[in-house]
Amino acid sequence: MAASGIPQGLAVLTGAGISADSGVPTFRGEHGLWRNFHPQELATLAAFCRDPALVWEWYEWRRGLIGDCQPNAAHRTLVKMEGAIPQFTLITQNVDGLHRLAGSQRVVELHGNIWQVRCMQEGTVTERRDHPLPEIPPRCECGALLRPDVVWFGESLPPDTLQAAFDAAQSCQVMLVVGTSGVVEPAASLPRIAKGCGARVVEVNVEATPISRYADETILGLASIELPRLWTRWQALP
Ligand code: BJW
Repeated sequence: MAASGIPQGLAVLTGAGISADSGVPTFRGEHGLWRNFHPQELATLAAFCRDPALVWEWYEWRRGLIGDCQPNAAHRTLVKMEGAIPQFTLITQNVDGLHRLAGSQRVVELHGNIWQVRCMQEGTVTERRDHPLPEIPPRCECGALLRPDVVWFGESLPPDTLQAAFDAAQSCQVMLVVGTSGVVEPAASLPRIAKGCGARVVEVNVEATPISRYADETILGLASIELPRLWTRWQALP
């Protein structure tokens, strides 16, 4: 499919790179979180069960960082796209909540949200924006431990959320992939699924990724610069 103007059906997959220009650390790479912290020690249920206070301290540190961050021009461009494109789905792997803060209405949060907690006993999910939390690890009114409502390695993604993402990937005309290393499944498969269903795949990233091998277009650069540019280009084309 040749490059053309505003697509009528757009699915967007975002990763940590879109929030990097807001000051939120990415996971991988030179300055990524996993350079200093080990996923198996912090982002698994086993790690949480072993030492909930340690895991919560890491999340509290991140909540503090993220709480000071604001959406950037890339988040805001996606709000404009949502307002202009009839079939638009924003799928994010990010837990930072910056898409909603920017004004995006329909956001499929594949890996949960760092501002929500889940009771380990009852499974109830509640919003907790207070920082710092009064007790570490925090507890539910029922007395059970609360955990961050995020998806750790080895855990299944919420089925409805995953289905919404697959549906969007299978039905979109264009899939725009922004700021993800494309190594964490099942999110990493979404652009390939879209491509297999005939969609054009456009990637924005500061470096090439495994997705670049089959993307129709890879735009190398900062998301906060390149996404507004791409939107201007799409608007100018017939
Ligand atoms: C910029 C930029 C700028 C920087 N502008 N760009 C199939 C094969 C092999 C393994 C598996 C498989 N299926 C499942 C697995 C296991 C596992 C997995 O994928 N492992 C691989 C890593 C090997 N997946 C799971 O366990 C998932 N569960 C699952 O599938 O359940 C069923 C099952 C289980 C087990 C076996 C089989 C099936 C769950 C995955 C949960 C991921 N959770 C985390 C933590 C969330 C909570 C938290 O935040 O603490 O999610 S891990 C972390 O990685 C986080 C992210 O959402 C995710 C993706 O990272 P992302 O967003 O791509 O960030 P980075 O840092 O990797 O990349 C940033 C990118 O931005 C880079 O490319 C930069 O270049 C770029 N960039 N600045 C533009 N300014």
